[in-house]
Amino acid sequence: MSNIIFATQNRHKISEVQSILGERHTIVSPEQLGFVGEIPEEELTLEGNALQKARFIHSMFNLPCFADDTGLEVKALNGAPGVYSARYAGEGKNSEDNIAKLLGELLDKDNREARFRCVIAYIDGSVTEHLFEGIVNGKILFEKQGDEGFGYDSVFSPEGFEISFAQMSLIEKNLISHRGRAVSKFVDYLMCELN
Ligand code: ITT
Repeated sequence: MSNIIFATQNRHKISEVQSILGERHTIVSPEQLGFVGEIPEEELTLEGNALQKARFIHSMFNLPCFADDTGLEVKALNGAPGVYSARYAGEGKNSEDNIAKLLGELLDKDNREARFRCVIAYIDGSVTEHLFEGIVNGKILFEKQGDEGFGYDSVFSPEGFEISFAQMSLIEKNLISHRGRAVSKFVDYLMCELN
């Protein structure tokens, strides 16, 4: 069993990823290491932001570290909110406000197709950088459904399902989600790295 730093300030992401990593790797958050403040994410792409978050925390603690940057890409909005998903309705990063803005923007649109894209950046013990991507296609619902999950989960229904991510358990979401897919590629890499 080994410890690995997850450069995030989102406790929901930590729960989801720890559930996939199981007992093999224990996630340590920057907060648990005494970090206070905000992890910067100022780049224009998910890849750039994931790398920026991982590099920032790695440079502070000098230990293997990964970060996740995720965007909701809506077809009728030309890929928005994308890399700006967290601050879609303003700097408050408020999910209720973000959802209200999204549903408002889609009021006059017929096409509700969307996808979540997650990029994980990992900096290993020899300071080499690795990227892993996971995507799930789906659609934006007309109103919120369910209380599980976080962020945009209550208005996103993955392809092949009539329910939202917020109506699934963490394990069900992980099996098909953007993050679940990116983490499973990351886990495959870690297994090869350790063998
Ligand atoms: P960290 O940067 O600290 O990891 P964050 O919440 O700011 O946490 P992101 O920038 O990656 O993370 O997230 C962008 C936005 O997308 C943010 O509003 C999240 O709530 C939302 N989001 C991310 N993953 C999601 C998921 O699996 N389901 C629903 N919404 C998600």
